[in-house]
Amino acid sequence: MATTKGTFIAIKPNGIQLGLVGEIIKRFEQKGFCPVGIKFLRASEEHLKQHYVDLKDRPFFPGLVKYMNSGHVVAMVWEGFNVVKTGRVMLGETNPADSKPGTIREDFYIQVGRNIIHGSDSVKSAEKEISLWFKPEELVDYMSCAHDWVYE
Ligand code: D4T
Repeated sequence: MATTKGTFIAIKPNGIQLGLVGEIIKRFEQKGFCPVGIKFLRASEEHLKQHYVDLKDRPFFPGLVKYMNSGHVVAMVWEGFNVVKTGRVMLGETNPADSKPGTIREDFYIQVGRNIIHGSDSVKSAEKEISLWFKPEELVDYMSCAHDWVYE
């Protein structure tokens, strides 16, 4: 099957409050990616500190953890060909002001500290993030019936 491993995508608390869950899932589905895990949860501060451990010395770290812990998130794993890289392109740049039209961050928000969605930035971080957010039994293994219409 012409796929790479999955990517971890999280809709942040303000993405949920702004009613963007359906729109974001729709974009990944329409691109041809498959959801293999989706859950709705409020992540603890400890969990978020682990997720963002590489940023722990940055001045915005405490505010970032507080923002991510301010409400629920939709945690997802999506699979498909080049899903990590393409997922990042679909999200847009870290700073929405630098994002291209048509990307999620450009279309729906304007400030870096409220950028509505997270996506793994490499295959290595995707593996790390998926195992931090999901137990193996929470992920399904299936092939979409549209597979042959998406892949050559
Ligand atoms: P995430 O991890 O949320 O997908 O964002 P990115 O991968 O695009 O960017 P990042 O890890 O560098 O930043 C993580 C998170 O921190 C917020 N942030 C970032 C912030 O509040 N102020 C800043 O100056 C930067 C650089 C936004 C995303």
